[in-house]
Order: sequence, then C-alpha cells, then structure tokens
Amino acid sequence: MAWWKQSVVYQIYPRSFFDTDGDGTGDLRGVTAKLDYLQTLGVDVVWLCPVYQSPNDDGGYDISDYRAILPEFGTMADWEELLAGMHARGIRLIMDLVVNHTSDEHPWFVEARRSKDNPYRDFYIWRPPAQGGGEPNNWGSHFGGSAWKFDPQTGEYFLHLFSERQPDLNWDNPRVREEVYAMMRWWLDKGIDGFRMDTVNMFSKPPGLPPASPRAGERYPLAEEHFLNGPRLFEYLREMKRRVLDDYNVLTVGETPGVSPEQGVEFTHARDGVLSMIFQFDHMALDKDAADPEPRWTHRPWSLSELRDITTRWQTALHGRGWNSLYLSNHDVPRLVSRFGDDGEHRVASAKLLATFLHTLEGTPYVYQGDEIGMTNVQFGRIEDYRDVDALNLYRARVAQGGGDPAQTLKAIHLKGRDNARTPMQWDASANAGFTTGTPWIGVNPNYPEVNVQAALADPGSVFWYYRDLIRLRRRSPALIGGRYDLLLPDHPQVYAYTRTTPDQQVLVLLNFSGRDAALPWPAGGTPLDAELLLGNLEVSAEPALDLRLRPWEARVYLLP
Ligand code: TEU
Repeated sequence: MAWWKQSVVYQIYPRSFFDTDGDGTGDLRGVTAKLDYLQTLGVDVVWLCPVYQSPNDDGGYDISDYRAILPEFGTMADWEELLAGMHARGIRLIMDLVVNHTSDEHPWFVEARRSKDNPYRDFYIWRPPAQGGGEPNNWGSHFGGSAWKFDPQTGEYFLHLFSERQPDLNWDNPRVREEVYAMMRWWLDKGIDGFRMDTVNMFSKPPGLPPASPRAGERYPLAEEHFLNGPRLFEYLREMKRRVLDDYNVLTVGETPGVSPEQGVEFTHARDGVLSMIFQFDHMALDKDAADPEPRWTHRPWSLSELRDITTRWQTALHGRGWNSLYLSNHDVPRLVSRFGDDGEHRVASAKLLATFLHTLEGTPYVYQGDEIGMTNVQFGRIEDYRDVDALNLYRARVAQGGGDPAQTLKAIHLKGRDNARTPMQWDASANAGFTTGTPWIGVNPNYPEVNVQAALADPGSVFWYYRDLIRLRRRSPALIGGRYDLLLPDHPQVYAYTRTTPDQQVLVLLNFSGRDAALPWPAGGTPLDAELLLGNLEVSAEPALDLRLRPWEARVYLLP
C-alpha cells in the first residue's frame, strides 16, 4: 500500500507557526524548533504552505521566485536544516506548488508586461479591451471585482482569477509547462516528498474565454463553469505525471473546488489517475447560501444529514478506485471547532469528535496547525486588525466604497474570514501566546491563556493527547485505513454512525453531532458488551443495554467482534 495512504498530514502556515527572531513573523527555524512537538503528536507528513520569495499580497500564494526562500522566513540553509530535521524524525515534507498564477513581481511577468512582442508575453493571458472599451469579458476574481486588470503600458488587460497581483499563467504555452516541470524536479531533487498543488483544476482555460452566467444582480460572476476542469486539464496533468512525478515516489494532493466524486475518481484513480488525492469542496459549501452572489461570505445553518450525504457519496465512490483526503479546516476557512462543532461550552468534546470523524474515514487525514489544541475563530473589533486581502477587499467594496454597514461586514468576516485560521499558534500563556517576542504580524486570539500547547501537554484529557491516540489507533488498524465504509442509522437526527470493514476487522464509529443527549439503538450485531471500546472522548462505564445514550458531542470507536 502506498505510504501516503497510511499517513497523517499536518499543515503548517509558517507565518503564524513560531517566530525565532522576534520580527513578529513565524519562520523556518521556528518549524525546526517544534519538530519534537510534531513527533510527539505522531504525524507522518508536513505540508508547508508557501515559503518562497513573494511580495506577500496573498499570504505567499503570490510567488516572485519559485527557487528562493522569503528572507522573513529564513534562508535556503534553514530550509535544508528543516528538511533534514524532519527526515531524521521520519517525518516527510510536502511543499505548496502554486502555478496557476505568479506574483506580478515575478520576472516572467515583469518582462511580459513590457511589450506585446516580449518573449514572455505569452506566459500570461492578455486580451485587448472589449469593443467599445472595458474588460474583455465579465469574469470575476475570487477576491471580488473583475478578473481583468488593465495594463496601460501596452493597453491590454491580463487575467487574474485571484488578486490583481496574481496574474494567471498561460498553461496552453508549452514553455510555461516546461518551466514548471523543471522547477518541480528541482525541488524533488532536493529530497522533498511531494506537493500540495494549489488550484490545480484551474490551469486550463477554454478557448475564447466565453462569458460567465451571472446570478441576479451580479456584475462579475466567478466563471467556475469555464475555468474549473477546463478542456486540456487532464492532458497537462498527464504530461506532468509522465515528465516529473512518475520518477519519484511522492504524495500529490490537488486543491480542486467544483469536482464531483466521479471526477474525483478520475483524478486519483489507483491505475490511471494523475494525483494521489484531491481536496474536494462539497462539505465546504454546507454552511453557505448558494443563491447569494457572494456565497463565501454568507452563512446558513447546516444539517447533519447534509454532511452525512456528502461524506457517504465520497467515501463510497472512491473506495477501491481512488483515494480521499480528509479535512475540515485549512488556512482558507474558519476553525473547524467554531464551524462544525461548539467553540463554547463543548469546545473540548466537539474538537475531539471532529478529530474522530476525520481519522476514522477512508482517506488521508489532514490536521491544520492549532486544531490539535482546539483553537477557535477570532473576532477582531476593527477592520484594521485584519490582514487577509480577501477580507480587506470585501470591506473596501462593501463599506468604504459601497456605503454598507461596517458591523454587518465585520460579522461576515468573523464567521467566514480566512484570518480565523491565521492567528498565531498558541504555544503558552505568556505574552503573545509564546509565538513571538516581538509584535505579531496579526493579533493573537485572546483565548490563549486557556487554549495553548503548554496547557494541553500538561492535561492528559486534552484535545492534543486525544489526537495522538487517534493517530496511533489509525496506524495499527487496517480497517480504519482501507476498510469499506458503510453508513448506519441513515436518518438519525443527531448521530452519525458507520462501520469500516476489512475481511479481518470491523470498526464501529458513533458520533453525536449535537449539544444534546442522543438516544440510539446499538446499531451492530451483539451488544456493546461484546464490542471493545477502542477510544472515546468521554468516560464510558460498561453499558450492557441495547439502547445507548450518547452525551453532547460524544464520540466512540468500537472494535466489533
Ligand atoms: O485557494 C483557492 C481558493 O481560494 C479556493 O478556496 C477557491 O477559491 C474557492 O473554494 C472557490 O469556491 C488557494 C489557496 O489555498 C489560497 O490561500 C490562495 O489565496 C489561493 O489559492 C490563490 O493562490
């Protein structure tokens, strides 16, 4: 079985992890300093978010030199020391590969914008103004406004699906692909163990760039129907596999919004897929109002049955064919305990339940930094305290230029903003949560005196030790790694129940996704007395009865006879 199927991945957003030089920004030495911590947790792989040279318009996802380390983060020697430190501990490293776009400070773009006949012009996507002037089409950017920016030097527009400082590369140009493949080999030859591929299903844009269909009142719709899974995407990814990936035994995980389970199989098929696994987005839309022109800033209550349906579809479709990645959080979304659990009274129990869910499904679990101590969303009172280009653009468009209500807009940012996940890692109860001796680049969540690593390590009942136990449990359970998923109690309003089965082992998982007691019949054969409780997030006394009661956010994992 491929090594990455048996692994748990830990995602590090280095800017917010640990600062060793007091400049308020996390750095590579900060990651190296915490490797023993990661080893105690028991993770197998680290996914490091971008550490490359970048003007940092979008948290380093705007890269101006793919082969250089951003000085704020350290040097290439620091990076090499980090890789060696990981490998010495048996931890593998995957790097972020951001090649849908570059920074506008990348030398290719600096050249490209000089003149229409510059040799690098065709590295990017340029169009003249529409007839009568204005943007070439109505495509919107992910971060608000048009996806086109006018460049006066040559009188044409360039395409940017993200910020205007992130021009999209033209993947139809073979020279672009050659450059990307060479750069990938360069990193792989340094000894890394794979890539997390940013926006990997946006590389191929359809010929003619047809207009997008707007929702009511929408000026610049996100043209996902055109730029997701475009016509030549698989051609390019197969080429990348043949030219680069086939020569290395690596983990590749593609970020793929707007992909169905059937397409997921195509991406990750064990025989002729192009990636090890993908991040699907269906469950990320659960709490959004899809009818709103800006769904990502909306909030609607989600129901267990919706989460169960989505999960069941993916678990079933990929079993024996492709491979899932399992995540509820990352640097782009709110904290999982605030979003899918209860970050108040039941913070600890619900954080453990969500962890149980992630580690008992088929696929490779991803733990985002801080989730292992139950870190929560933050609510800064002023827009000045926010750093994310996405949130700042929203505020500018709605309030500064749109005359909208500042409080409403801040509320949307509190609920959905990406900075929720980007506040500094909380190491201890000292100033700035022990993250830095300087001024942190973004404020620390004020709950750090209670929620921090030092406190978690000292408490045997903490979220941290529960994650450690789950990771260990999964490692020694073939059913939890590769067993078939079968849904039980499909209509239960509070409890998510399923089994994972191999010919030799069957595991039962019971999750009370609610803040109330839940009654349920013992859903498997025999009685609870015949089963072995492998792990639970609350103390359980022997329960001979066939009727179970789960307490708020209670999670149990049983080995069935
Ligand atoms: O994110 C892509 C991204 O924003 C997706 O969440 C997508 O826009 C959305 O789901 C569509 O509905 C990646 C990085 O993770 C993010 O931090 C970067 O800002 C972005 O790419 C640009 O590189």
